Amino acid sequence: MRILILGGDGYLGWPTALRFSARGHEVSVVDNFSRRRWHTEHGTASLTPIGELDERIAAWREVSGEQIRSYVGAVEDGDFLDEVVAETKPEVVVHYGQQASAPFSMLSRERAVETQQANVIGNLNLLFAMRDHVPDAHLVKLGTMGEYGQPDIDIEEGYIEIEHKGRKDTLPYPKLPGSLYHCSKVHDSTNIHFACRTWGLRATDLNQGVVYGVETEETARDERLVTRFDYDELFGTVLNRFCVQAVIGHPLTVYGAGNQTRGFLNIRDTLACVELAALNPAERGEFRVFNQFTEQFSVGQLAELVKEAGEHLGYSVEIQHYENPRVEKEEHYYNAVHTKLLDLGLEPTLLGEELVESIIHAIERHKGRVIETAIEPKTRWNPAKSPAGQA
Ligand code: USQ
Repeated sequence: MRILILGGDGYLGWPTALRFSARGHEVSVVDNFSRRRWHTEHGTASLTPIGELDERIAAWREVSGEQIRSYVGAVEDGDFLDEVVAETKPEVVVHYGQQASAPFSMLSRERAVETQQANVIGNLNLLFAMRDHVPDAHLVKLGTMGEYGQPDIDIEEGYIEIEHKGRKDTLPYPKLPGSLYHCSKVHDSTNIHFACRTWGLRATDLNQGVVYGVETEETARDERLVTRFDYDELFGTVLNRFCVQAVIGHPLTVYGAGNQTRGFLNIRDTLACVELAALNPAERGEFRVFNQFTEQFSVGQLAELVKEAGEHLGYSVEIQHYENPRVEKEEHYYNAVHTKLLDLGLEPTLLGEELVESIIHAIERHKGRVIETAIEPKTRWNPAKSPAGQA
């Protein structure tokens, strides 16, 4: 298949490009290196030393004999994206090309606007480009479990059957996003659903949980193929952060009580899910939603797991509860359905001590690159509240 990957220089985009290329698909990637730029602006960087995109592509050609085409530009630039779609004529578009950090979107008005501009406008540009050049192509869009928030009922996969005043309908599941980043993904889902209903596009929204892990089958083939790994307070996700903290002797930064529960998955499973979605396309006019995670954990459970694994490897690991910089529920019901990807054949990689130890070992190799000042949480959801959470 001809596959276009937006955000092909990122944590998930790069390994996804390698996966499809390794399987013999014709892969093109788009990126404007915004993640690299945001890190430079904040004095942070990937733990893993990643080469420039063209160097990584050259390394992949050397290792695999396969060619990946690259286009440098922003998805917010509608003319640029239109030309890329017209030229590459993809059968599948995998859209990761977004600002993916909740804290980044809460930093300031400028960062919130930048997030929603990149995400909502970029996605809208893509929908028009697909309508005009490849109306039969399948959009595989990275959404987020955070679109649903933490309602006090079970979370369904995208839609819920509602009975209201004696009548019934199946409607999009209600959304309660927890940051302006998560809001942008809700807006995207609404726009994609509209495009499917109105123009007959086909799309799968992958409502993904929190990803962890360093390595995939393809990135492990050569050290020049490594993907980025963030651990800073803006771009690092919680389990990856805890593993880095354990290695450098920083207390594990549990926000608040630590009973916040989320869905999690290994980076290898992200690739498996995206591949399953691509190989089993939605119908024309269908807006399909998959909840993409494999297990649920509370933040406190993850901290305990990292402490155990770290201590097994000889580290002394302390768990520290920080005043929660976010506005989020710390005690809540959480039960999210996630059967559609399993029905398509997903075989989950389950989290356990051994897996955490393997992540810790991968981190140890680059321990000297950790920027310690990037770890402490600084970004508050509501700066009007004192750090102690008092109004
Ligand atoms: N947390 C801590 N300590 C930390 C970092 C985070 O206790 O040092 C807590 C947060 O308060 C939150 C939970 O861990 O309750 C998850 O935070 P996170 O930063 O790992 O993940 P989140 O902000 O939810 O965003 C990440 C990705 C985002 C994706 C989302 C999936 O950055 O792109 O959409 O996970 S989900 O969480 O299901 O919405």
